[in-house]
Amino acid sequence: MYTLLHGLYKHVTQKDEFFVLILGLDNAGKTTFLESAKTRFVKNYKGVNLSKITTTVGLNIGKIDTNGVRLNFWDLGGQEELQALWDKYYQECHAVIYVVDTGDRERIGESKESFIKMIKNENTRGVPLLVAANKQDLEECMGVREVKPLFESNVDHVGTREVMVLATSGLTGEGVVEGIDWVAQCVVRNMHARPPHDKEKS
Ligand code: G3D
Repeated sequence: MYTLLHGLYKHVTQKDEFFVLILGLDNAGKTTFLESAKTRFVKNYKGVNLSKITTTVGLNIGKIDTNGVRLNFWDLGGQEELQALWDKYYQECHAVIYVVDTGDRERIGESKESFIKMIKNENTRGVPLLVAANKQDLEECMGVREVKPLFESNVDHVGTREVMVLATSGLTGEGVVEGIDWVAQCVVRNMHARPPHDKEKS
């Protein structure tokens, strides 16, 4: 009886596990975005000072429970030599958050190029995609209206996946909760194509 009840308890409390890649050029604000999300979703999380975060070299990870699922984040480094490693993670992931620095007009073309390369990759096909038009707190930033056409002009490769371009600021928290909740809902809707990994205890 104990085993049965224990099994039932585990089934109810365990969450489906999904993996979300956070991609974008170096300095786009990936780590800050993830840290900002963790401070908003993870109880008792003692966040770091967001304005003290420096660019990702290697991998930052995070875990967030929301909408009844567990999202595991991989924030990958965006430097050119590290971008070569992104595709090793494509097959395993359930969603991508692509972070764009809207304050950096000089690198917007470069960001678009690496975005196209990512969506063209066979292993990202059908994977829900959140484009975070980040650093919206900057006065001179490009707005969503300006960024959207740049990242939506490749409809052939975007295909039928769910895509949203969202105004965000990791620093102020704008769009962070909305973006994460949207991703959580998308991975559930896309579960038939990319089933969750084995459940782990919450
Ligand atoms: P990365 O992980 O994509 O490389 P980081 O980027 O999160 O390390 O951020 C790179 C720089 O951008 C950091 O500044 C960080 O404070 C800043 N940044 C990140 N998100 C935002 C944002 O939403 N608004 C503004 N204004 N700045 C942001 P430094 O000066 O430390 O390099």
